[in-house]
Amino acid sequence: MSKIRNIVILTGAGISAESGLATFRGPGGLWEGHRVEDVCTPEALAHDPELVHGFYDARRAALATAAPNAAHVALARLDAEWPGDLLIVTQNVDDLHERAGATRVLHMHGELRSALCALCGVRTEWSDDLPPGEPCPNCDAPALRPDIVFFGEMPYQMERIEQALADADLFVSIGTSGAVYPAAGFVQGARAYGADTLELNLEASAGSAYFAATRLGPASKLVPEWVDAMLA
Ligand code: BJW
Repeated sequence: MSKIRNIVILTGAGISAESGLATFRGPGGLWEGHRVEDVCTPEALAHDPELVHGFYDARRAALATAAPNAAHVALARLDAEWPGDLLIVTQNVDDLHERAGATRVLHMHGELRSALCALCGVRTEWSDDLPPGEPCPNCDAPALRPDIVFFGEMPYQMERIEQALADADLFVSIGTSGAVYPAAGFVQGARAYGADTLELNLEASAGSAYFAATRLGPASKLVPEWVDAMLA
């Protein structure tokens, strides 16, 4: 533990589950009511914008009533107190890490509270419903879409993530199923660069075998315990 200076933390939907936000896969998952190919591809956005925008409007509304849980709070404390490099790479599009106080956060799959102009590429903060055809405040084109990385699109800031993984002494994955790439491959990348690896998850994931250690349980318990140990 004392040799660890640089940490990369990957978070997934499981860290926000105890804040009342549904995960994607498994019982009660978001995609039980919506097939992924209906809502989460550029093709779906082009063919049925009402469905796709409506899906993200509902998620944005759910986020308004959610609050950070003990796991987000613990990571924010680690972010504030850890003297070395630290990067929270989240696949989540909620803002619960930031609302807990974390600052070193990168949203690789986009953000619910952001709208992206498909024409000029400018982002606009967005907290209400986003109907299809909404004009972009920057270029006025009726081309605003949810600022979300769909299947087949390149996740954001991959170069920065790759660099952080290369520099990491420790890679920790929290509450993600390991079903979606490239995030699912980060553990192997971090290992190849020489980092220690730890998984914190409710149950074993598709990637568990790649981690040096896995702890199973709810994030609201495991994450504060792990942070306490790191800062002791
Ligand atoms: C708890 C808990 C508690 C519960 N405490 N834990 C074939 C092979 C390999 C790759 C591909 C392939 N075919 C296509 C690909 C690539 C594709 C991909 O990975 N597909 C897979 C389906 C195989 N990936 C992409 O297309 C990505 N882009 C890309 O690869 O670009 C490169 C490229 C692009 C173009 C050309 C060439 C190259 C983009 C992926 C975009 C993902 N987008 C989504 C939706 C957007 C955001 C949103 O709507 O919120 O991101 S999909 C969805 O899955 C979302 C999530 O961020 C992501 C991961 O899900 P997550 O977070 O792991 O959630 P769950 O529900 O799966 O798991 C929850 C976990 O929590 C579970 O493990 C529980 O146990 C746990 N848990 N409660 C602790 N209380």
